[in-house]
Amino acid sequence: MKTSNFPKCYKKETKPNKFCPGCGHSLTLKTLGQVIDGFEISKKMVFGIDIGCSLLAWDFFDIDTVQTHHGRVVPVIKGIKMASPKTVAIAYMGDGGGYAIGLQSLLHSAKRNDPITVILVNNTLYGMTGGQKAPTTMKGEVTSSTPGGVFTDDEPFMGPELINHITKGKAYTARASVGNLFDLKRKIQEAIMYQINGKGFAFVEVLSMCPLNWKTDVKNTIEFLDKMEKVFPVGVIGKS
Ligand SMILES: Cc1ncc(C[n+]2csc(CCOP(=O)(O)OP(=O)(O)O)c2C)c(N)n1
Ligand code: SF4
Repeated sequence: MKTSNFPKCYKKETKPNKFCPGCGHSLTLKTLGQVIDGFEISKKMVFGIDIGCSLLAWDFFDIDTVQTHHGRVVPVIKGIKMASPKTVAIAYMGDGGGYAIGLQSLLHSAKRNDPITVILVNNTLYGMTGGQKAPTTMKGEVTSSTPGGVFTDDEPFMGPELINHITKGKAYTARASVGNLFDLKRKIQEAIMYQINGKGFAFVEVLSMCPLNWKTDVKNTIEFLDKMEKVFPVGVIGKS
């Protein structure tokens, strides 16, 4: 497939897009690719991808890429940064990877103020494995493992807010949405600049769509994303 209209850092020839139609990963990755082009860092960076649908990005970019066990992309990308401090090190993962199995790694990296950039895609469930409940699942939301909806006191996990709290505002923490790609681009730019300027840990949560597991058509997908934006406020939560 010819990719001439895509970011320059995309592979020139690639296999067909592996994401489901309407998936927010594609929009997030295209936006990230535009930022990488703008900063001209494709030859100076390493891209780390987790397990989950983020791994479908393994042959998107003409960039050195490493794929890790579920939830372990943050320590792997931190290790690469330690071994090669001039490398721009970017970790990309889902909310299940970051806020469930990999939470410990994520929080300790933030607490240490590791100079890496983490982009986490929040689609409120475990996409790749069939739409099970994740830490971000909203109250009342039906998932494949909560068919009656979540009606307990289990509040959806607020990742950037927690990271901002434990880093005492030192880290760059923000939430954006694929519903506003200009804003998403600006926040990814700021997060990567944080690393380039040696300021430390930077984290962007991206509110994203999973129509396959939400079982939504186009209209309902947009409505679901609107609802997410009410539960998870978009904005810069902390920076120094
Ligand atoms: C150690 C380990 N536990 C469980 C799994 C099974 N597994 C693969 S993908 C996945 C869920 C991914 O969900 P998320 O991280 O939210 O990413 P998404 O697919 O939604 O983008 C799970 C549980 C695994 N691969 N490795
Ligand atoms: S399962 Fe969901 S997150 Fe995974 S590619 Fe399909 S729409 Fe995207």
